Amino acid sequence: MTGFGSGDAECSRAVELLAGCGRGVALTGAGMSQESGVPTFRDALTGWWARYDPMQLATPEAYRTDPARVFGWYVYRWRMARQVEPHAGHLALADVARSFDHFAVVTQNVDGLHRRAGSEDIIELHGSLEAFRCVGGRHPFDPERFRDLDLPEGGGVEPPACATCGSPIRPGVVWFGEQLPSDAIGRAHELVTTCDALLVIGTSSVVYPAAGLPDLALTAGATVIEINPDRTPLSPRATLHWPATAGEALPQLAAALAGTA
Ligand code: BV8
Repeated sequence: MTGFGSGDAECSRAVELLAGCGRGVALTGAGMSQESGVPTFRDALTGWWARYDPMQLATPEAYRTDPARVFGWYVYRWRMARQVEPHAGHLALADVARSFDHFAVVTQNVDGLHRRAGSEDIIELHGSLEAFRCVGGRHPFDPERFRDLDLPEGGGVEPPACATCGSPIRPGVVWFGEQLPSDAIGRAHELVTTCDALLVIGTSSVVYPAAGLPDLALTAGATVIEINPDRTPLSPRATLHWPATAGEALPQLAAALAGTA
């Protein structure tokens, strides 16, 4: 263990709370990817939305109004996600999972970093930057042609036409005002209402229906441990709030659970 104030007390408490827990779930948000260099949404100055109004970019209306600007933002983010690496926190979460009989990652993130870090059972509530598709028939589109495009942040890219049906291509993410995939939110509900412990990592807990999942877990009697350097609307209700980043807390937790701390 390292010096006082480095989360030792929270880590010990988390290990106590997780003792005997067989079914675990992690609910992750943009803060989980922050230490990989992916901007979060709300962090002032660095968050995406400090520079853009989310309602100008992450909605069907925005795509209808200015398809090139919206499509360009997602191509930019797709490229960024490919250029960054999972950090120690992503890798440690895959290790934490091995301390449970069953463990699933329910993520709001669209960057694919959990899968690249070795997590196996992953539910992408809000889709994926890899899953471009057409508007008309949801025919898949491979964005590879954009890999080397010189694209400044905020640069516009006209959405191509689907090779199958001719309708415009859009990102395969869930925008505000769009329903989440029913299988994803249905499985997330099932997981959080039957788990023994839910780790809520790197989310501001303000976007629904994802933000409602921890309360479902609490109502069902699960232990809820929130890992976030800041407090959120969930913090007062969480069993434990661990004020640390994902890259600080998760390696510490993984080592403690493996008995190697
Ligand atoms: C729905 C994919 C039914 C796209 C995203 C009015 C009209 C329409 C809808 C609504 C409305 N009013 C309310 C709603 C519902 C709306 C909603 O919740 N709005 C909020 C703003 C109030 N939800 C929806 O629209 C959802 N659909 O409800 O359908 C419906 C249909 C029509 C009408 C009504 C209802 C769809 C929501 C999904 C939207 N898509 N992403 C894309 O990525 O571009 S949301 C996107 O924002 C993320 O996926 C994520 O979910 C959210 C951002 O939240 P976080 O991930 O938590 O990130 P954030 O930056 O906020 O926080 C980071 C946290 O990490 C912070 O706490 C920070 O302290 C911490 N942190 C920072 N660094 C670290 C760290 N933690 C750990 N380690 C670190 N290093």
